[in-house]
Amino acid sequence: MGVLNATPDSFSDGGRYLDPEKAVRRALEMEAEGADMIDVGGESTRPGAEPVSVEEQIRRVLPVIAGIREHATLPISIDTVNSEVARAALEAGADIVNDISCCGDPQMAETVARYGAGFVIMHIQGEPKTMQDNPHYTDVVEEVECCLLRVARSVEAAGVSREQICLDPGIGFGKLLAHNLALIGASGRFRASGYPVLLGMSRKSFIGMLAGGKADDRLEGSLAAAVAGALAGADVLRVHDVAASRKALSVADALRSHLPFRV
Ligand code: HH2
Repeated sequence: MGVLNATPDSFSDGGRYLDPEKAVRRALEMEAEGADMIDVGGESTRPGAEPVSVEEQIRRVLPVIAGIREHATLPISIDTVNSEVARAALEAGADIVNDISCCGDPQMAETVARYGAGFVIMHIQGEPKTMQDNPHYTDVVEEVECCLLRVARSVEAAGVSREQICLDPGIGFGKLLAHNLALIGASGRFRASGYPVLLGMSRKSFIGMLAGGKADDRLEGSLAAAVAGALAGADVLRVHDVAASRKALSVADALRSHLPFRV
């Protein structure tokens, strides 16, 4: 999954794809580099970020989604916590809703169900503005799994079919370094629940903590995390550096069946 943020302030690509033409070009470039889907967002969710109005998100993402759809058939996901933004994006040609609020909008499940869209349910503790202030868990893997499965069951009850759901433990969303590492390692356990698993680790601060570097200088660490996540059982990797990730994952995939452990 290639990341495309039509925002002025995303932690890594903020401000680079505010012009819809540039954003569409980047989406097509990521498709050529091997992305299987593109995740378009109009609101940064980095730690400390303020919410962006529904109108402004729609203004940012709609021309991008429509432009990608005009030139490509690959699945597009809309990265939003608002059902109104999701609905506008699905009308414009998006296929998947990527919701980092763990389905906080009471209308979201119904909207996803009505359009038969895919649904990424991501775990978060707190909200972006304050989530890194004091994340706390007794057993992070157990608690995240429990929460994701509870929400998955409730969105199924609202009409979303099981096959449309993907779970994401929410790396960096109300998590300390040790929490992130435990959750990445538990990808196989989450997958065993019967849902595919998505991990978003690309250029995040836990990589900076382990390997140094600012967001744009975390490629090697991001590739290591993508490979480790894939081998641990993740099905979808949300990445900024599509070409490099594709290459790294090809090697990991070839090695998978030869490794002394299986997930
Ligand atoms: N991470 C970000 C945004 N959306 N969605 C899912 N499902 N999982 C993630 O880990 C995830 C996500 C944050 O990254 P980015 O979009 O690059 O930055 P920003 O939130 O600043 O726009």
